Amino acid sequence: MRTFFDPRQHDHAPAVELHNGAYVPHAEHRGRMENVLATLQQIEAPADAGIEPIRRVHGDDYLAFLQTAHQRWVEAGRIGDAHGYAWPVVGRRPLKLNRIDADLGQFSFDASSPIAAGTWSSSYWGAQSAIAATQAVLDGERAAFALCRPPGHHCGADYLGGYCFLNNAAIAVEAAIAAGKRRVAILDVDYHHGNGTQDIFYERGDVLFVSVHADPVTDYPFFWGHADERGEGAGEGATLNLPLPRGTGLEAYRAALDTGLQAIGDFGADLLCVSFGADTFAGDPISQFALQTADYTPIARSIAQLDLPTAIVMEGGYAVDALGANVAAFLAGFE
Ligand code: SP5
Ligand code: ZN
Repeated sequence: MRTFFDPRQHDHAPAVELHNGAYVPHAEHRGRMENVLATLQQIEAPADAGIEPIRRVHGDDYLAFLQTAHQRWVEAGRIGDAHGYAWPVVGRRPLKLNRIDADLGQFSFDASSPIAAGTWSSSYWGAQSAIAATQAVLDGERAAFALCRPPGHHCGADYLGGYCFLNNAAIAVEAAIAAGKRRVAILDVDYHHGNGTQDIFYERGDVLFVSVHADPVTDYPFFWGHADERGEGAGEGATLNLPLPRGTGLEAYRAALDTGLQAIGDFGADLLCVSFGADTFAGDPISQFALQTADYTPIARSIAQLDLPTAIVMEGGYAVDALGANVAAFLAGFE
């Protein structure tokens, strides 16, 4: 399968993240990609499609913030990487605050997604990988893979979080729509609910968002991904959340997946974007499902049976030593 990755995606290198009250090594690190790159063959660098495809999803104020936040943090005399600590819970009035701490709160929803010197570069090139994989599919590939890092599905149009800064899946979907696709489905199979992707398309009837994930009653991101979130307005019924309990293994996973695949089939999509996280793996250090490496092939085969042109974007997966094998097992289901 054609696979896209740009070496500049390694630039993002926050040292630590806030976890359970202490700073611990940042789980979303470049070693993840190194393990995958060592397993896959024939990686292509993406073309540079520029900022316009990213602007179809993200606001200019947010993009300007992302590009300058770390520099502003340094100029404010801070040490370490930039993350927020105060948030406008009640509502986010469009205040133009010129203080880095306030802007970090304005444009994020958690404190565990630091912005480092290379964050913009990596996010930009990760998005370009997603665009390139989508273009490959639009050009006739049955499926293509974007090895996105950082991941994307937690960030919204104007906020970061969950290790995510640019929403690669949403950027891929909008690129497909700009190229003439009319109905696009997103299947999010990361362990965590893709709250940012859901938010971006929540009121859209032309984009179906289906997510199989750990029940947010017990797991991050807590506030989104509950089964009663079904979309609004023109998007009512075009969001389908299938939360599963901790400990879920292949059999129960596939039952939920089949429900999601049925919905995608009924929707009549002309392109599919898969947000693939390998943090559903039994050995994942921050997640609690029980899938084995070999399980990813039949899961992907079921998805492939939709027989839709499919752009796959990488999301999470933190069991680094097994990540390449898990990704390869998933991609094998499309061969
Ligand atoms: C894309 C994705 O999978 N994001 C997941 C974000 C989860 N963040 C909250 C969990 C924090 C766990 N921190 C563990 C650090 C271990 N070094
Ligand atoms: Zn995840």
